[in-house]
Amino acid sequence: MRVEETVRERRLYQEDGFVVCPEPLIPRDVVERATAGMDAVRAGEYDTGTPPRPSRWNPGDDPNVLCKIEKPQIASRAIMELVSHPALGEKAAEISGAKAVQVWWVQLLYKPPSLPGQQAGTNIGWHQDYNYWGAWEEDSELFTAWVALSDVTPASGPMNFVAGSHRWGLSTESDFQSQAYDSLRERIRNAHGQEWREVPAILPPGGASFHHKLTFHGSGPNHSGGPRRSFAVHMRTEKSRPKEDLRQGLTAFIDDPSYCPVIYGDPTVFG
Ligand SMILES: O=C(O)CCC(=O)C(=O)O
Repeated sequence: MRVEETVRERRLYQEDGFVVCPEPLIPRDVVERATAGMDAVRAGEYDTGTPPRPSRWNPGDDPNVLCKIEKPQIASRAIMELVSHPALGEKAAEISGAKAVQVWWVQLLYKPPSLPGQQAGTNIGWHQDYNYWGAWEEDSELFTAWVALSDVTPASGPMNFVAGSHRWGLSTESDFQSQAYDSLRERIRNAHGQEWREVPAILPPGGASFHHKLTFHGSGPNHSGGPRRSFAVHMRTEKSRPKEDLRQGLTAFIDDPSYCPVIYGDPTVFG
């Protein structure tokens, strides 16, 4: 049964460019500690003594817009515990077929609730992640585990994936910051002229989805009444290389396991 499930998830990931795992992967106590860690980092409290990397949202900023904080795992022990949990590494390896998996970047994502009709500033515009990841060679095997800390329902502005879009090639139409959710969708749809099938990532706390670096995705407003909490855990396998083997920008910390833990397999494969 377990083997059949792995085969099914790997096939789904290959065919659709994403897979949503409906059962919690991360134990409840780890999720609870990371939730407290998220609140602490949002408040500017860092139990490691190290602040996160420079971010668009900083403590004290508007609590009603999308909060995105870069590399929160270096600021919070509980967040590091969650993003390096072995169950996440094992699932990532099962889905990708990787020998080894490293977490090379993490984004804390806190989408506050808003009222219907309100111009909330909490949308995440349709995009392909690789558009923002030019530090990596194009053929690098890179993907994202999106780990839910809260119950992600259709009302809470779940991430939506466009099935099969990882086969469309790299588009110039990505815009993470765009609040024009529907018109950007139309622009991308017209530019590619392919079937557009959206699938929401509905997840329990501790559940995760996995998506390919070229899969289009985005999310709308949160009308659930409570915050939508998650981490986007960006991963790579042994089949990845920084451009010109440089360590700068997004690849600056990949040789430091206290920033970028190897969560599955033999760390020496990353050189
Ligand atoms: O949280 C979302 O809705 C989108 C996050 C995202 O863009 C990602 O995980 O790559």
